[in-house]
Amino acid sequence: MAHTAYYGDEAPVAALATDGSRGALDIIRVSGKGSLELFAPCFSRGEKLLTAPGNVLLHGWIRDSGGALLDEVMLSVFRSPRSYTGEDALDISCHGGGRAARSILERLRELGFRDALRGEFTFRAFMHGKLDLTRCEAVMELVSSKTELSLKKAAGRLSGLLYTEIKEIKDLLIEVLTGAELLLDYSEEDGVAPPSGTGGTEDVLPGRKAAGAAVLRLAALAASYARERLCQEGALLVIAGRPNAGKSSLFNYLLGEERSSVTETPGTTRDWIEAWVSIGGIPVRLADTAGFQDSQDRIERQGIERSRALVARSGLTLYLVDGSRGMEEADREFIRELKGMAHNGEAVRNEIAPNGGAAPAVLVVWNKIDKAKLPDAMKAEMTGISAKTGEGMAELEKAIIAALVPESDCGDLTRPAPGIAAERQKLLVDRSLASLKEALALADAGGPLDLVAPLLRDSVDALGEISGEVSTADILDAMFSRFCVGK
Ligand SMILES: Nc1nc2c(ncn2[C@@H]2O[C@H](COP(=O)(O)OP(=O)(O)OP(=O)(O)O)[C@@H](O)[C@H]2O)c(=O)[nH]1
Ligand SMILES: [Mg+2]
Repeated sequence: MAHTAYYGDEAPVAALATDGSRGALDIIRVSGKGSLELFAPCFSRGEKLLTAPGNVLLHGWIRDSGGALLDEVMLSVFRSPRSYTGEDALDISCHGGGRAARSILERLRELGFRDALRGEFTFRAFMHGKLDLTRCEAVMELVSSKTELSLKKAAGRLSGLLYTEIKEIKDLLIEVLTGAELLLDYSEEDGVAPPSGTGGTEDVLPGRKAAGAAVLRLAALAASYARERLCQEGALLVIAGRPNAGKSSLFNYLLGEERSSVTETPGTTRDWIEAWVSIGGIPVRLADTAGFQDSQDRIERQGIERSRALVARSGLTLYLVDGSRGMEEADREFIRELKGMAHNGEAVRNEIAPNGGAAPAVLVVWNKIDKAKLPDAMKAEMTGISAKTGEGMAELEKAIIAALVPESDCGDLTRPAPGIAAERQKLLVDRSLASLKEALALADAGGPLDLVAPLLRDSVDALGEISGEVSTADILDAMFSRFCVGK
């Protein structure tokens, strides 16, 4: 069911907000006009609830329709407009494990509560002006954060970092637009062109400087997308190399546990395995693969083929050289092949790879420096590590981050800066920037204001869509249907 079918609907809804499986507590959320009155009959202290002010806790029991006790609960009582949704609402904390929660939900249905749609609570918060769309999106980001850095980025957007930036840029543009429209009115009334003074674009377009500043800030937002996406979605990092190079050892080291089998027998890893790790806060899907070699063994060959396929989808591949054997011709061939794969355009990009479709990079790493030093002549083209002792790992981590993060953003991943992480936001920032640039180019070339003004208006409108001041049913439906139930 589309959310927008419920535009203005404040009917009482209920949903389980926790996962309802294991855990000490479950929470059922209830919201809507008259929801406290509708709930009161099943609550042991119904009278107390009906007269309770907002923002209080009430302890009591929930009974089934026959009067039998279902569970002992704690109610967080909210009164409109001081709640997440802006409506009268309850958070019912009941015993965990799911059974109590399901029975309570069933009881709520009997009383007339409708099951909340995915994201309906947040949708209502938006409809009641409690959250703008960038904050709604941040809610979704926050619950799916993979690392502490992702979490902090999402929390920044939830606190309004992006909203404020958009608003400030929009205010700049509105000033320019208002000036342009005033001039237009003037010229229409008098039937003459507005005074052009001694030249200079400032006369043609009032606030031209402010508009220039807006261009820079919009461009910075557009550029932040690759970085912010990387922090939210992460990247696929594949460890490749010849048998026995130490791929599984490195995988285990980065993971911090002995997940992949390590032996001195070449060909130990037959098929790739993967795990999520955090590298400098970036969520990384790390894959250990079967060693590259010409093999007659059918099973081994299949494993090697799958390794290759994985490399083609990676954001970054670490090619491990077995330092105790040195860089051999076979290594050079495989590296050439991997790089070629990346550059011949055949690579199928993984949706979570960074840099929006650029070729997957290959980082060559010399392993086992505890046994064999990285020759000076090769220091320029590779980093040296020991997967056994951990030597060189800090440098490797730096090299990985540098390869994953767009150049201009290196080093300041953790600095709280306004950024965009949703594709919807990126498209609108691009539109706003394109219209603004077109408007300014036209104004600078002495173009007529009645052509400049609509472009400025479109630039402002695109920003309004980001926060949701301007929104359509389609946008809202597409967005909130991706939420989970209870959010
Ligand atoms: N001295 C030393 N030995 C290492 C290092 N890394 C791995 N080894 C050893 O090298 C051998 C192979 O390590 P693995 O991690 O299994 O290598 P692999 O690349 O996964 O090998 P396959 O799965 O067979 O392709 C093991 O005996 C490891 O203990 C290192 O940095 N220094
Ligand atoms: Mg292995």
